[in-house]
Amino acid sequence: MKRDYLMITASLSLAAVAYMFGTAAADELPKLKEKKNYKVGFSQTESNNPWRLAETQSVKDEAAKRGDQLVYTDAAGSAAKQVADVNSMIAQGVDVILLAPREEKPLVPAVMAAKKAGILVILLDRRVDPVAKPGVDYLTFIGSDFVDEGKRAADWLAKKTNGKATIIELQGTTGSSPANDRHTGFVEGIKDHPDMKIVASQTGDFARDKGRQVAETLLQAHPDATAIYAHNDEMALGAIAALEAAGKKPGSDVIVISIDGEKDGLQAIADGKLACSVECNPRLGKKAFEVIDKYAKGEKIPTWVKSDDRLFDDSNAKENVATAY
Ligand code: GZL
Repeated sequence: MKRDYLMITASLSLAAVAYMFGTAAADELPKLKEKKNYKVGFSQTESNNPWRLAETQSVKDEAAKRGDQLVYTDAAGSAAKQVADVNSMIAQGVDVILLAPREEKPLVPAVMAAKKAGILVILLDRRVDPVAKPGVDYLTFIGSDFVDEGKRAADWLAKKTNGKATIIELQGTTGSSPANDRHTGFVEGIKDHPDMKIVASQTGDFARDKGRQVAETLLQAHPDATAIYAHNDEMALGAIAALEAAGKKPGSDVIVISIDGEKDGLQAIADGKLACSVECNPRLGKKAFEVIDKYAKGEKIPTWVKSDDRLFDDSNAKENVATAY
């Protein structure tokens, strides 16, 4: 009897260890052997604006500087193609994948497939749905605090207008973490100002011309609008064109605020057409490769490598145009 009891206890504890080990293995990030050079995949979501181009250039420049092999793909704005792009990198046996996920949910399977294949993923610039965990399913997120960007934009507008604005919001790509979080942060920022109201909110897909078209439509529907909050400079510049086409003066009839801090955006601030732009630094390549090196050396990597972003307005935009992207 006693022997059987001991046998059962031993087998149960072995099962527990096996389960734990199995779970532990499922919860462990893929390892990355330290090498002189790596084969790095970079899955870019699209190349339709200066922000994207600057990000891609920073990754390509850093890979070239290190002599690393870069497998670069451009999903041309399609989440489905981006999943396929990541799967092709897995098939090519890259050492690590840098992923700028177009949207939060559709790219989760790609992250999980890479992990299952034992390939480390680092998220650049945008996040995926929190069902995938940093430090467990991918190594870390390198990028800005989009909620804070939205909040800072709201705070700036509240100060500028003494807490009184009828706002049209031009949202970024539907389902993307910057669009989700910049909306959340902005709503948070105006909640204590009862005279600041978002009267219309629609996606312009982070694109200048779509932003212009949407702004045109929403301005016709809301002629009382006194402010436009665009999730990026490209859409803000489109909105400025729409205002001018409607005979309105950006900066006095309607205040336009946005995010990114791209060159054309800073120039528009210097020209008095854009009021402010919260920086969202696209030059993430150097940080990405530093994280790869540190992880391969066994260093602990935080689950978020956060960018420090400035805010540009008429006090500092002009002096920063030359170095902007
Ligand atoms: C932010 C990035 C956003 C930029 C847009 O990290 O994902 O996408 O703000 C870009 O300009 O299209």
